[in-house]
Amino acid sequence: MRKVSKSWGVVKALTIGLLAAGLAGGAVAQDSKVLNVYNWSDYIGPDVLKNFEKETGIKVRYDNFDSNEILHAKLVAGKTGYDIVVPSSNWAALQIAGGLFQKLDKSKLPNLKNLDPDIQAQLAKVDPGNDHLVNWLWGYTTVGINTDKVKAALGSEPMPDNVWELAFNPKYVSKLKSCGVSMLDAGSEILPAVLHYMGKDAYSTNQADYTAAAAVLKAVRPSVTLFSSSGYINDMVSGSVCLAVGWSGDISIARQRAIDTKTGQKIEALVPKNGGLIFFDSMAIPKDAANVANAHAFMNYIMRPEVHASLTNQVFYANPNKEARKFVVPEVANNPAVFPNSEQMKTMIAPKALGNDIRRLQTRIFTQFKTGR
Ligand code: SPD
Repeated sequence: MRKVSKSWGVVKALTIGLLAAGLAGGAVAQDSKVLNVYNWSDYIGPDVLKNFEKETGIKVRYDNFDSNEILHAKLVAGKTGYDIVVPSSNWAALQIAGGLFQKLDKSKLPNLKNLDPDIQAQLAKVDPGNDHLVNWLWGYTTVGINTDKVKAALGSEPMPDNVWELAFNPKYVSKLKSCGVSMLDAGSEILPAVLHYMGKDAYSTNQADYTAAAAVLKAVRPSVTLFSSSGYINDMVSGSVCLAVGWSGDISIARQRAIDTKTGQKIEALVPKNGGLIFFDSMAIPKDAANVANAHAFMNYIMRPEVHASLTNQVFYANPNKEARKFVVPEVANNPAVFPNSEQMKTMIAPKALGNDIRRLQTRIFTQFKTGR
């Protein structure tokens, strides 16, 4: 047996020590068999991660958030520990400008060829050259209702032509309070929605518009029974919320869950005549991600037509994959709440990035709204 000299033992110990010190000092181990993903809640089916892990041997740690505000704060603070995050494109615009993401290595993403050029063009507006973002799914902010309960609560009052009135006109929403009214729990969601209802630019940069929006919100505050960006799904399923300002797919999840669990609640995601607020939630790799090769493998896996289609089939959001359409089940593919038709698409409001000043204003007004001040 070869004898290990004392000096070799010292060198080895020093090397291990230095490596450990390097890691503790912020350097990152490269691509162990793990991938840390931070995504919106209720945005994936159970099979997708399992199949990816089985095929690649990469273990996925998967955490959830339910607002862009939460994700943004983590990214700005840095050292998130995540390899993939999924901001909406208008927030990603700020994060790209701030240098918080790394450029994609497109040679590792051959499935980019499957993506719809129209969606890529939308994303290129905030991510020139599509260098940082790959769309996960897209949808729109809208109004969801429990049809029977809303009809009963409105009584002789007919449904308004503009369904945003249900949420923001006291004449309607005060009647719906009795069956439960929920609003998304974020200023960046509710301010654009109320401005759009008021006929203003949803992403206005005009102070006066926000002052006017605050007054509209104040008038409906007594009728709002819940602020929620994820729990409202089950509240709709159980029947304790009859009107939600929420996200298209989440409302459709509630609809399907109510059918599957036979709660008897008839839930519908409405497509407003004057449009919903579109979002493109998109994957990106944080600057300091440790497992970059695994992140690319995951992105490429998601862009397989069958995988993107299975996301849509399970969470009722549209995918950006032109090759996936044939794998989307007909009742989802033909559901305009999931894939609005071309006329409806023309009415939809595209997302816009807002600077810090307006985002702060949104948060201030929203906090006043929530606390009833
Ligand atoms: N349950 C998934 C919800 C995803 C919503 N993302 C919306 C961002 C809108 N600005």
